Amino acid sequence: MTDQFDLTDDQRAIQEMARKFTADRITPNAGEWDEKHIFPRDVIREAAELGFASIYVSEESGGINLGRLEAALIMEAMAYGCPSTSAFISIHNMASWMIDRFGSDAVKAKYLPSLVTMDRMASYCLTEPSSGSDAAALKSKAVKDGDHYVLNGTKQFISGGGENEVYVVMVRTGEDGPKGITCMVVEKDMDGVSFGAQEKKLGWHSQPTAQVIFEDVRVPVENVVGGEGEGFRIAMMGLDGGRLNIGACSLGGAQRCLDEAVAYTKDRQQFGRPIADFQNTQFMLADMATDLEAARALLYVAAAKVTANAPDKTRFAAMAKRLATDTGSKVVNDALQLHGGYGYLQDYPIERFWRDLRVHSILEGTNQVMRMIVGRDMLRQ
Ligand code: FAD
Ligand code: 2MC
Repeated sequence: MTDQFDLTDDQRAIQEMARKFTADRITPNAGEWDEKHIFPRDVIREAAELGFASIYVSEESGGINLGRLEAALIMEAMAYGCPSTSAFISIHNMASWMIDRFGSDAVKAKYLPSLVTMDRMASYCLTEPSSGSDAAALKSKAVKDGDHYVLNGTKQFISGGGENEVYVVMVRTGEDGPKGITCMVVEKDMDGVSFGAQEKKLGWHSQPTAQVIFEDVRVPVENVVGGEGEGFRIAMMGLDGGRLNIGACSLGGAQRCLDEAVAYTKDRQQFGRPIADFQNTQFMLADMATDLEAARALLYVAAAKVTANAPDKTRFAAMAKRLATDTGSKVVNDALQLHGGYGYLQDYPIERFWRDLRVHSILEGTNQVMRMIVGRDMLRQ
């Protein structure tokens, strides 16, 4: 009976591999990446050598073809060191999966060999300046001209913008609304592609964020992923997995801060004894651990549902993303409180996690949008 609620030996092995990579290559460097805004391309490429750039890309395309629970375990483990870097790798996985799952043989052959090794890195471009939550209102427009589309428009807040070589872009090729949207691959070096200035952010300092601007970009028709008009559905299916991973990044970051808080409260003395001796401290730690385990359990269930393509997978992914990201931020905030004034200083890692996790309640669909997805689905039945 308990087997059903536990990880398999293979899942534990992949989790262990990700934890070791994090301890060796991410955790010792993450503070400096944050402080100096360093984008750690080399370490990210090393993650690709372990298969972490193509976790749910098929083996035929060079991926490691694992499930969404395995992906969540990897993201959670890497976020224990750096949520921002882990989330960057998640977005690359989402974009690569969309190409593998829906692309033609030609588009797969053109991009996936370099994406699985991360010789090229991929961005996911849905948001625009005037359409965030209302993603289906996007305006970037591609008009067919012979064997090319001519693309014009601006994408906002693009993770990897300006640095990545490959952009998986949702654009309008037809009517207003979701059915007029098509997904296509655009390359950094195509004529007419340019980038806004790097955004100055509260967190996520180890990865770039910028506008991506298209001016009369000629995109070969073969770069379309899926059919014309299928882009919105493909984008949403990508996000079912992306949202799990963002939730997992919050779990990993929060677990790190909880572990730091346990160690700190045992060490820090006030009123002649360790602050861990106070019942308030113990109750706070107990609630943090309980809430985190509950959010983790839901996220793992949701991940299994996305792997199995269960009919309620989207609802579960939205519930899990909302709970894991809100819980993660609360746990980190409580860990900061338990560190007192020292938690507010960069001498300890807590404030970095506090800043990095804050955006997880906003991106890949705000937590209000997550509630909208769940509520609508409940009322449809
Ligand atoms: P809005 O949609 O304007 O929302 C503003 C507020 O209104 C929010 O609180 C929202 O919840 C609320 N709201 C809106 N509609 C409703 C409603 N119907 N009911 C209740 N409340 C509502 N996008 C990409 O495509 N690719 C990326 O790589 C990417 N990376 C990002 C990286 C960072 C650091 C950030 C900050 C954002 C990134 N985004 C990316 C964009 C992100 O997905 C959007 O910011 C997010 O979806 C919200 O859109 P918005 O910012 O336009 O907010
Ligand atoms: N899987 C498959 N199909 C889906 C789907 C899913 N998860 N979600 C929606 N669809 C289909 C849906 O079935 C419908 O098709 P049909 O008319 O054939 O039934 C179509 O798509 C349109 O769906 P809706 O009617 O639900 O569309 P609506 O416009 O009402 O809103 C909403 C959908 C609000 C859920 C969507 O716009 C949304 O998710 N908004 C948030 C945007 C977002 O998450 N942005 C993240 C950007 S990426 C990022 O932040 C990164 C850091 C990378």
